[in-house]
Amino acid sequence: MEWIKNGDLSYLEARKIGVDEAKQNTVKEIINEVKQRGDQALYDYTERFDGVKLTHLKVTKEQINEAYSRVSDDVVNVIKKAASNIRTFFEKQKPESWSYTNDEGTVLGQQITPLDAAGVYVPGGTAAYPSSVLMGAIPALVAGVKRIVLVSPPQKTGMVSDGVLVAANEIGIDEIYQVGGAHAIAALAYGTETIKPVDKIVGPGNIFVTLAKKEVFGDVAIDSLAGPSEIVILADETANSEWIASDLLSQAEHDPLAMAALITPSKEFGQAVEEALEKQLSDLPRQNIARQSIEQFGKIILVKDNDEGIDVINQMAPEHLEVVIKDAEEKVKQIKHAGAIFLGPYSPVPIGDYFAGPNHIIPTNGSATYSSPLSVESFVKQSSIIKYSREAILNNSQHIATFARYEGFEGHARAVENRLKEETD
Ligand code: HSO
Ligand code: ZN
Repeated sequence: MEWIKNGDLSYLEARKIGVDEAKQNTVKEIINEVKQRGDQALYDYTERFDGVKLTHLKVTKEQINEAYSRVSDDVVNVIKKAASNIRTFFEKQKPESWSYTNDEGTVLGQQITPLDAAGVYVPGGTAAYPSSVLMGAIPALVAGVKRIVLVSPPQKTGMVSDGVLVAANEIGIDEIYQVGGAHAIAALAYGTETIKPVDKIVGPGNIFVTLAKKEVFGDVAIDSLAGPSEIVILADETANSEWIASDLLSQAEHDPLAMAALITPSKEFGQAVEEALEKQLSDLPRQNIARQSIEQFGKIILVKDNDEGIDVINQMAPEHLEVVIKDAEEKVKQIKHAGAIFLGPYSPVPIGDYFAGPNHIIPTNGSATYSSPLSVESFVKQSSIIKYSREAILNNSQHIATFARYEGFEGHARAVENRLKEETD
């Protein structure tokens, strides 16, 4: 791991999506093909990119049963338990409609309506993510979204990952299409013969998926442009170096572009973590990926004290943050920018990845400075409600007309004043 002593965080720039015209053009072409050729484009791209010749797009009941036959009861049970924890957490987030009436009898309020249809992208690739099915879809279910569509690429076996199908089935989602990549995003955005379009597309994916989401944004809503996982840990000498090392590796093993950083005021502690991490890496099954991540973006940032550490955190705005220092709960109030904050020695990030309840779809690449984890709010809209009483319009029409005329909108002013005429005629 590289040591940083001067607080220089410029290395993070290299992780951003950036502009890659070749990839962008590929994605544009794929989207156009799907717009023009619909289902047939999906079949063709699936053969080309996933090496699978599909006979149908929608996952059948038989395929789901087949998936169950290959997934152990233990895994089904943990999916059920995780789903229940996640649902409990999101139930707390549910926004309610509200209104108030003032002295003039004016009613003002906010009516909450779920989206009609949401699409959840679940990545395939080097790992299968049934946990992302739960994280993407449960907040939508809690929000009351009627149609939730899942898309995920078929694996080499020719089928969507068993765990993904089981997780979807456990939470009652049965509209699943075995397509992934930029073409799946295009299908969700614009529709094909088989796949009806949705209003919002959520969930992480590879660079082509992310660029496709960026491309279709505006025609359809998206959650965010997710980048590879990030973990930043603020830990001092009170923490266990072995545990901290394994927590760093837990996210480094996701992707060669994942980012793992330790911020510490203690040089000795940093050295202990560095040593432990080297040892643990040597027998990690995904060490090839984790090593690339650690070599590029694994850093130990030495700070004067924990307060300076928090300043660095606020500059980084990490996706996941662990705070393993003496007064973790007190200090957390100073943290402004972090997607998910894990406190104390017994809260490694994987509990949040799988089980605790809060979402693991969290802003990356510094976007925690202005955005939040995927939530129930991500799947609802607010409509404002405005009802003026007779008294209210009588009392306020002159103010409104004055404002309208100042902006040069005589028609606006008259619309208000006409109400007065009726009253006085
Ligand atoms: N750490 C990932 C989520 C995940 N981990 C899914 C394992 N499975 C989000 O950054
Ligand atoms: Zn993870």
